[in-house]
Amino acid sequence: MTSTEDTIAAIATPIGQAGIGIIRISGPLSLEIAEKVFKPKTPQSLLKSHRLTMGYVCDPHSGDVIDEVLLSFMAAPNSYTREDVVEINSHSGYTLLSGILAILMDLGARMAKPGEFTQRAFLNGRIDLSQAEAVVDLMNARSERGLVLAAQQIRGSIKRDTEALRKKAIHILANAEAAIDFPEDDVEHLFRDEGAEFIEKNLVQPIDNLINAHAGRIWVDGINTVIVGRVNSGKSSLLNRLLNEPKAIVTDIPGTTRDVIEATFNISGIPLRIMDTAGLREVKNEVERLGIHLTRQKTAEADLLLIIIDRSRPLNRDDRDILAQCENKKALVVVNKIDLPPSEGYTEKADFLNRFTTVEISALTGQGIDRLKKAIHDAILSDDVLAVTTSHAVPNLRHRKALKTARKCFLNASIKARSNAPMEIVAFELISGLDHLGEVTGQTIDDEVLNSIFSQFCLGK
Ligand SMILES: Nc1nc2c(ncn2[C@@H]2O[C@H](COP(=O)(O)OP(=O)(O)OP(=O)(O)O)[C@@H](O)[C@H]2O)c(=O)[nH]1
Ligand SMILES: [Mg+2]
Repeated sequence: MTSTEDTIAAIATPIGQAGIGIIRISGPLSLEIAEKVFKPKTPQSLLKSHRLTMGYVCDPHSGDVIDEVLLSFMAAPNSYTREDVVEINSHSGYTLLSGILAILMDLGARMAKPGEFTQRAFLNGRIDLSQAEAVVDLMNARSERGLVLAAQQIRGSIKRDTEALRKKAIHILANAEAAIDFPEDDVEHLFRDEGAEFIEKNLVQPIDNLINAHAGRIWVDGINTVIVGRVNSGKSSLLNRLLNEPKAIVTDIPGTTRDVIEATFNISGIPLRIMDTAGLREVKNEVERLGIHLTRQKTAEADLLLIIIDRSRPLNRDDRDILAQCENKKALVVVNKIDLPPSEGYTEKADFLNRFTTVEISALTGQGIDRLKKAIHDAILSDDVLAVTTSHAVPNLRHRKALKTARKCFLNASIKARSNAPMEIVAFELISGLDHLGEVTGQTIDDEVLNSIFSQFCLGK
């Protein structure tokens, strides 16, 4: 785990030309370093906490002015990290910003790692882990609703729900332990049924609700939508048509697309991450084989599949293989090239029409595209997603995993309580459940997991 004894610094704004650039410093030396590089415009103005001061960044050795800046000092604990924080708003430009950063390093700061400022906010107890993760969600949110959910999580939506569950679990654990400590009283007898009922009603069920609310993550992460189909069926043409721009190469040569081409767009505010893939067929060519391998991988991970069938050609084995692979997945069949006459006997052979929701389009002319968008919209919102989108706390994958394990422990505890198993076992299950709840907020978590979470952040955050 990172030590918070030292002082860290980083450029907090994206590198490149911009109006301003911000350098952030956090740690015990922040103020001392700031005073060495910064000369206020009015000499009598001391650096006051939570005030902006105008002045100059100067080379501490030569005294040369490097830039005119605004500097803010936020004294601990009322800062992002709960440490002394200084932010220098300078003009932007990589050479200028890295020059100032180099001086800060000379004066005793060290380069911050990605996410280290937020990691300190977590380690110093200002935010829990779910709030720290929401910072990344806020930056990456793919829809307005995703932004709202991330903002709620930063304000503690997941934290509050998890804390409430922990309190209930601690309460029931105390009862179980009383039953262990005072076997002569009737505590144990009482606990068996009442305790089990309490666990089911106050722990297992609310955790179930929380796990189901995970579906609302589509607003933050976007729907993983993968276009699959045999070669030349019009996958790339469809991607381009949906995006209204020529993103993928389209040719009449089978096997044109080899890599996965990804883009993001919205259908009525629902964010879709859409991927065009290599057409599936038997191949000997190594590059195409790798492309097809990637397609299968993406198909397995997809939230929604768009299976393209070229109606102008007879169905072949590749089409049937793809349809079979998608049988138990959320998928729409997109019948393409309806501007051309259908292949002979197409309708009789198209038995998939009964098994999948089907939309007819022409990626070439644009016919049917609006119907397809409507069908995608309905497919996404057909299940529980709509029901849970009113939920405030929307767990991410990591939270869901921890919640599922916690649920299992609590369910075991209630089963064991009812089945007259020793109370020690009941208590053990409750303690394990509590530990897993603690993973959500970061109270009980490996350093390795922590580091991997914070490494997803950008520098300066
Ligand atoms: N007439 C007609 N031609 C189409 C339509 N959609 C695609 N095509 C043509 O079909 C050929 C293949 O289109 P692509 O979009 O490259 O097909 P693909 O599925 O991406 O092909 P691969 O990447 O090789 O697997 C091109 O010549 C397109 O112009 C359509 O709706 N109607
Ligand atoms: Mg293609």
